[in-house]
Amino acid sequence: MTQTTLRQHLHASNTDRDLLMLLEDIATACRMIADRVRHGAFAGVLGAAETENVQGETQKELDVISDEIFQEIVGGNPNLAALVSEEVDEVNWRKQAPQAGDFVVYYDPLDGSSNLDVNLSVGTIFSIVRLKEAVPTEASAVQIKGTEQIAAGYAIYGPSTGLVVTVGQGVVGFTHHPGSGEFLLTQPAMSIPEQTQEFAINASRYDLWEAPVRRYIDDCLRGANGRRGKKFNMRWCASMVADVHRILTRGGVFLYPKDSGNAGQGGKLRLMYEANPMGMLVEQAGGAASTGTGRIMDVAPTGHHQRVSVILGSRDEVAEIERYYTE
Ligand code: P6P
Repeated sequence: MTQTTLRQHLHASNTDRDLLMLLEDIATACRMIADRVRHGAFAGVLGAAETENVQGETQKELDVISDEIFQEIVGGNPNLAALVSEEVDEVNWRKQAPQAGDFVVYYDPLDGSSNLDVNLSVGTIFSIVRLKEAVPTEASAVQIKGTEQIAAGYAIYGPSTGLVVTVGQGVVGFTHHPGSGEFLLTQPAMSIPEQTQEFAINASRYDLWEAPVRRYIDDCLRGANGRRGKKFNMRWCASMVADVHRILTRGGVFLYPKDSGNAGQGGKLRLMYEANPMGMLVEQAGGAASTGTGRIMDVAPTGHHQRVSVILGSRDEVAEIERYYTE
């Protein structure tokens, strides 16, 4: 059986050469992050870094290390105008005079890092846009809508290290092969079933949810005797990468809606480097990604760390949830 590497697949898909090189740099950074994550316990880096990120969250040592790796490896790409990191307040401009054709990469270097101490899956999420014109090195220049993404993906550091990517031609999954060090093609066409009986939500926030979300979950929990007429299962990994990977693999719906606990911030998850890339992946796999009242990728950014409600996954189930918002 022939094995296909990331480079061979992207080349066979006629991926733009500069984008192919950038995706290879991102894959290299993810392999290095995977290595640090897997050896974290022996390197004394599992504890907190005693620093806070721009979100006000205590950083894990590995959050900081992962961001540094990404900056060092991807930051060296010759066609990169800027890096926007969950861990860093300011935009990291790599060029003093960004030109049309240069890339901007938005990323969460280690998503779900609260799972590290308990050895559960974490990941790296990335989103890529290509500048259509020269821009000033000002933060407003990277407030680019999700519909402008040309590629998105994530690495998942679980029982195996996976890389899931879209360049706008569907969603493809690779698995890291320790012997060769390569990401080899293992899921050529990831597709989300239109219907599901499985939802993912942090149910401890029940009392904070808006009425449409509470009514939707109540109906799911009523099962076959309720309005939905079928039984639902629940999963919650506290790692968006893990929950989305499950949904891309077998279907489901993921909800992190704005609630009375996070309404002041606009929600919990970040638009530019969580919701938008996952939204592109889910749509490319036949699913839907909504704020509850509109398409995530249509949200016009007002800041590169802004937050947004996230409801994504099986297309028919997302549409059902949107109906709860309109009722
Ligand atoms: P909670 C991880 O911190 C994250 O950003 C996502 O990966 C995950 O889905 C969510 O937050 C978990 O949030 O409220 O369950 O801790």
